[in-house]
Amino acid sequence: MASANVYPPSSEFASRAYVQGMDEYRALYRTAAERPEEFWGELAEKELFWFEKWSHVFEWHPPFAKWFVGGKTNVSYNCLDRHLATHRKNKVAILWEGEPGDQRQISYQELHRLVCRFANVLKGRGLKAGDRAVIYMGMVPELPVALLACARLGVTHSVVFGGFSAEALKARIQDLEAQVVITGDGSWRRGKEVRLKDAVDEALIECPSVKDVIVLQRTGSAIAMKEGRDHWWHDLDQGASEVCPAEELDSEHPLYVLYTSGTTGKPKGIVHTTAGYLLQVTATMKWVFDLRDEDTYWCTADIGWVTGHSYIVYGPLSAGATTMMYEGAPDFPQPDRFWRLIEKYRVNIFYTSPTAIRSFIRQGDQWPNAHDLSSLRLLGSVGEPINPAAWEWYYKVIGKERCPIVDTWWQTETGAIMISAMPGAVPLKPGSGSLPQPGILCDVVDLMGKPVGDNAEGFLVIKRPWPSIARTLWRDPDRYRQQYWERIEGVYMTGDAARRDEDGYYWILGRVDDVMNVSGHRLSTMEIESALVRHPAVAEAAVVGKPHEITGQAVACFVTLKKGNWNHHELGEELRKWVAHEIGSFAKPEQIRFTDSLPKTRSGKIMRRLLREIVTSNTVAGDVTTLEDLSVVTRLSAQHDED
Ligand code: 7RM
Repeated sequence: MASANVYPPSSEFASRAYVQGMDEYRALYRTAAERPEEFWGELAEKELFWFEKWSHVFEWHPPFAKWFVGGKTNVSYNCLDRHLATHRKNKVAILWEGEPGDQRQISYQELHRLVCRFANVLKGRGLKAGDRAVIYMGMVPELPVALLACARLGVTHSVVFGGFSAEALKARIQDLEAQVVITGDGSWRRGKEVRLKDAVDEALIECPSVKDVIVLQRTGSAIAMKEGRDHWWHDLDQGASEVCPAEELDSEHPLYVLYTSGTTGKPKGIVHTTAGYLLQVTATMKWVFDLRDEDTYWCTADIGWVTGHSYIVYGPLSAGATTMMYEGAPDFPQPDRFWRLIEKYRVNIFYTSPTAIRSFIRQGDQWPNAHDLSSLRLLGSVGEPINPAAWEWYYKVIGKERCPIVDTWWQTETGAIMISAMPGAVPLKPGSGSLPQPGILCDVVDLMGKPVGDNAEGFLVIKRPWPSIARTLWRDPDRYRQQYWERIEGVYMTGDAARRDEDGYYWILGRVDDVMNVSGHRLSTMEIESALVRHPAVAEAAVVGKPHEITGQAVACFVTLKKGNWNHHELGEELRKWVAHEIGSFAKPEQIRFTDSLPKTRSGKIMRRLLREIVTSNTVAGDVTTLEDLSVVTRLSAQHDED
């Protein structure tokens, strides 16, 4: 794992950086650790606009944290209004390109106008602070407009990634009891239309809470519009007022709920609030991305995931950046679309995932080499561990050995980046996330919470709450406590294994729970297992992650069937499609293996470790096969795998 190469910041980069050199990094880190109230309090005054100042910086009733208690602010105001009195008024806020090649450049002033109008549209539907809106859209500028309009009113939003199926969408709308769904007719992906409105219609059959659906016209294809419930965005927007003052919201007002996979079949509704979240995403734009006013910044994530919330919308706009958005697939119409976009818009900061990087490696250097990438000055990686070989390729072929790479470790629950180099300060080691950000007190411990020491593997934990930490799980504070704070007494348990080396650098080794990471998307084994057993042919299912060259992991399923005469080949195909229908196409299993029995412990728990070994070492070959001998393996391993 450890790599021999270490890359210190160049003096050219360091001399213009926001944080210059290790001494500055250490001073920031030390102040935040030793005097957190002073550190975060000063930062909050400097970085955010407040309608009313807080009475104290934080309050912790373990495991529940509050930040900037008593303060009043508004995320939309911070992302828009406060820039209008500055040189940023006519600066491009959102630089957008659609997959077909259409383009839009929206200034801060124009974005403010769009957001105020749409906020008035939402008001017109009776929405107010505390209500919930589910947003199911493609990557078009109206998606951030919808987020910011909700934030302006205090309507708690929940974005559901456009790749999720109607079933998954339904479960989220029901859990939130959302009053409104904001969607589009469709979205472009690889030249095909993703039919969003069809999925909404299917989901809403069983969602009585939803009174209104607002539909953006994007693809212009034929869709059904239900009288009284469905409204075109452009109709409601007609004549909407451009005046909409931002609500003065409490620091702890819930900004959004984002569902993420946990270790059960039911996704967790991660709740993020207002002031602390915004402060930390704003600060990390500077510490980690070293953002300058003249930069064109591009994060390639989808806004349906936390990376898009924090580092396409809220962090960049609060920091006054030009944030770029691209609607479609990286390989459409050709594998050089990303490099074309970087060249065309002279992108300076580029943030993507290891899965994307590995697929670029496979397509060949001729694609990036055909483009002028000299505008780039900083590269970023997120979502999964980046293997040193992919890191070196990214560094050489994309960054031309000039651009530092920030490998950013964080989670939906953490809201903002927790571990990453500050690029003008910290020497880089390929494959390591390097050092924690200010205020983040990490450690690697055993199950008793005892530090394991340098270079030993253990559980990655964070010992003190930070401003952007998830406050709770939607309507399930007990699960929040159990999941994150009770497994190891008194600390936040990340669910990742890690190692810290003698220089204090963190090396993330992957999940220790039943969460898989496919293309940087979080999936739970239980979620897929529950989907499989809903199929009439399936008796039992066990799902594990199988190492995959490009996507990091792929979904492998072991299935036992109910009595019947099944054609394994056809049923395997059908079950793969079934999972895509139940969850979304990104969750589609690579393999379905049929077996007579699943290996279990004497207390009946599926031995996923054993199944992981089988799919990893490939002792059982073939994609669709019968594993009669699995029961033998079970008996052999049961002795030393009991719970
Ligand atoms: C931002 C995001 C979180 C999980 C996390 C890790 C893995 C994320 C890195 C990483 C190694 C990284 N949120 N992970 N970033 N592993 N190096 N730089 O991805 O909630 O969807 O996933 O992703 O396992 O626990 S997430």
